[in-house]
Amino acid sequence: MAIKNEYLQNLFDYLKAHTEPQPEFFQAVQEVFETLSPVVDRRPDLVKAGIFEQLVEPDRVITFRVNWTDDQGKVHFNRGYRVQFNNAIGPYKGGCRFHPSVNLSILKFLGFEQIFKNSLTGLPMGGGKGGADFDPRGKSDAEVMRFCQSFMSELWKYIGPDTDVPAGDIGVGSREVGYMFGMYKKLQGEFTGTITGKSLYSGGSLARTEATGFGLCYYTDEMLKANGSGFEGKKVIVSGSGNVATYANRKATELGGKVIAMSDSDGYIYDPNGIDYKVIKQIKEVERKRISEYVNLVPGAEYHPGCKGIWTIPCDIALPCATQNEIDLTGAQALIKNGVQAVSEGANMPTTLEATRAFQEAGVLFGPAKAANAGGVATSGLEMTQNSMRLSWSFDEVDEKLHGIMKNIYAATANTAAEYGMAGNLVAGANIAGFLKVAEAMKWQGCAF
Ligand code: NDP
Ligand code: 2IT
Repeated sequence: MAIKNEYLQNLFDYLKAHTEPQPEFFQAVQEVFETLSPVVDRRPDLVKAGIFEQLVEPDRVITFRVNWTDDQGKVHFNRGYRVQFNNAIGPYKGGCRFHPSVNLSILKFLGFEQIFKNSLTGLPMGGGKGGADFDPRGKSDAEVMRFCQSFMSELWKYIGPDTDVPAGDIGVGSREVGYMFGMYKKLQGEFTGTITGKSLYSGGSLARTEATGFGLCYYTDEMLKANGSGFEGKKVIVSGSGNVATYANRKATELGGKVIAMSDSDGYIYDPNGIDYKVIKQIKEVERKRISEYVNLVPGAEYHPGCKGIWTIPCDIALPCATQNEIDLTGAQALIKNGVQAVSEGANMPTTLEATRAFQEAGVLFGPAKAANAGGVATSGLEMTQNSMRLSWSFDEVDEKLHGIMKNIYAATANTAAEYGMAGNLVAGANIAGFLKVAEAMKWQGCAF
């Protein structure tokens, strides 16, 4: 697919010409623009109101220096960011990523996608994203704590329960959220639910830890069922071995699938007997070791260095849950050749534009990230609700609400795709359905000052 609409193509060209090179951000915008042509044709009022132009420019980008001291007393510096992209339907909402690869392009792509994803959840949340080029890997708990405190000593001025509500993402789990929340509370002098993914002892929600992976499988199950299939008896590959991957494994297994391969940034494991998520959780989350450890614990499993080879293993369902652009055209072609039936994105933008096209042309069911991984932020929204109401729902209550939200998102994406003449194209359905709600809000609020 290309950007078929002249107006959107011109806007995309202008954006690229007037922005320093930001390849991930441009990729995310291109994917959305490729699917919005029919909306432009039907809604000249949105063009007149300048909605598309406003949507690709963040409300503001905050960058700041983060200094911290290691255990030997040496001072280090990192760059911190918060991209507040759009708050038309609610406070800015989105995670923070700590990874050495973090830069403005990556955070703008993530913040941009978050606008549409949050809209799809049906909850009142705008889009934002933040993070730092800090690598928590190999750091002591005390070093991570000092980094998080320093990061928050700057960020706290810009966030709040009705302003901007950060959460976790790659490299930011319960430990980092805890340190950031503690510092925020100290500086603000208030106990509010300004960060989500909190511990259960500090206003966190049951099922938030599981939510992205569970939600991914709920969405994928809806997609499979609508096409006369399901997880039962299927071979599943889950890339990554962090928060999303671990609980995608658990739910895929509970729904009757067998997860035969998982990975980290060094390599992948293959276990024909099925990978127990508890072993992965122990290695990666509790011991903070490499996934290669798995073969020392489970007989009959194999470890292969390098992460891209995981897509050459024959499977029925592929759930990429590690990072952006982890399935390129070569990976997609290998999966298609081996008869993959469904690909559903747990990570954000894990599939390149060329690979996505290849899946769609081959008739592979394709669940786009903005819809398929929305369960995490949806449950963050439920955490915000519980914080505001000052009560806590049970695990089952939250899980049931999450399941309902994912079913609604599947229906919205499938129905919208059909309504706009692209039946089965859930990428288009997610982009259009997510866009329309935000665009209506922006138009209604008035945008020209
Ligand atoms: P974690 O930090 O818990 O886990 C990330 C996993 O991906 C690890 O296995 C990590 O390997 C691997 N990984 C990270 N970067 C790379 C890389 N450059 N190349 C190869 N592998 C890599 O993060 P999450 O599980 O939270 O996030 C995974 C994906 O899901 C991200 O795309 C995130 O944006 C997305 N997401 C997360 C949500 C959440 O609620 N947490 C919600 C929606 C989407 P290693 O251990 O070697 O670093
Ligand atoms: O990409 C995402 O949706 C997240 N990392 C979760 C964001 C959140 O606010 O829970």
